Amino acid sequence: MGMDTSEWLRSFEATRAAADGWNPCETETLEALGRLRLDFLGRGGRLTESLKGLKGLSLDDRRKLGPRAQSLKASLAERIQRRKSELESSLDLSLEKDRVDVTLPALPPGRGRLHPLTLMALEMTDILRRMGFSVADGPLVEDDWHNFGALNIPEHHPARDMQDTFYLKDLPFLLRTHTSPVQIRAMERARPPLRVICPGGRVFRHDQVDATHSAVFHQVECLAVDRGITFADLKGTLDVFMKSLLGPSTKTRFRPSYFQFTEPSAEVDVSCLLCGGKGCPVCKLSGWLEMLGAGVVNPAVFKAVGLDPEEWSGFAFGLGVERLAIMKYRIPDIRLFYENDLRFLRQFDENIV
Ligand code: 2NL
Repeated sequence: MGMDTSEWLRSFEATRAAADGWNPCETETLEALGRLRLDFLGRGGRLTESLKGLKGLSLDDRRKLGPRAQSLKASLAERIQRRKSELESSLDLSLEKDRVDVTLPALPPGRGRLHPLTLMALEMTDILRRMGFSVADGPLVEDDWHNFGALNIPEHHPARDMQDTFYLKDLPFLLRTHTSPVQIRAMERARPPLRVICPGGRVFRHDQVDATHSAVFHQVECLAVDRGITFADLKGTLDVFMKSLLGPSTKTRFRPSYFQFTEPSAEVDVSCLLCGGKGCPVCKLSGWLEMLGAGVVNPAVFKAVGLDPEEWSGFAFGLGVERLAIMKYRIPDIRLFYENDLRFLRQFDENIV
């Protein structure tokens, strides 16, 4: 072993400087600490090699320098061990902090519920089904004939205006402005007698959106065609319908009105849901709320679908689902229906808590 004392001392002092220069706080993982331990104390490590090198020195030098090397080894080993305990205990702490109690009962899954407009439409559909109407559906994209022409709405009627109706670009189609084309298609499909309801389909109007108007809303529409149907059948049907929907004390009132597709036509009011007819701010002291439009099917509509108006007669009515829900639940702004704010939606479906 040909190392002389001064050479050994130079290498040992460098190792000691490195060991003393180690700041345990800067070693932040157990893996880094393990590497550091190997670097000094492992096989071939710097301090291990110094201790081995002692063997080549004189007995005097060994007696003098051996204890210095041993004490550096002992103090370094101790510092490494202390840091190791520290790192292990902080690991314990973080394991403790992040502990998951797998025996806790699970949170109940959030349950969906029906939208107030869906509830309203289902309620109306249910009543009319029990009165003998069957459900019909049709396309949202319609042609001019089914949305306007067959309903006796003339070519230059303002309802057909670009201001009021969404037309498809470069195509002879539009977004239906009411659910009446569903009833037209039902008459084209099946021979009378006929009782159909279009249960709350979407309709589209080129309207400015505000608290009471939306460009997309929902309509329920009803049509009965048979021999000998009169205005009295319409009155009786609507009276029963409204009493079932709004309560047995509900009264109905028919005011003369005008639609192209019915003659005679009426607007139907119901006694105020809030005050029952005495007069209050909701009904603006009149005791009545305007609820729907109705009438006896215009003979021109029967002709348009190839039915003989001498043989067949019928009644129809239509109402906005939003309008009914707004009045029933006293909702201040139609836009609440479309924003899907859970604080709003959670208030309706009573079957789900
Ligand atoms: C309203 C008015 C109404 C109709 C819809 C109808 C359908 C056919 C023939 C005749 Cl196929 N009429 N539907 C009749 C009167 C009124 O709706 O204000 N709805 C919101």
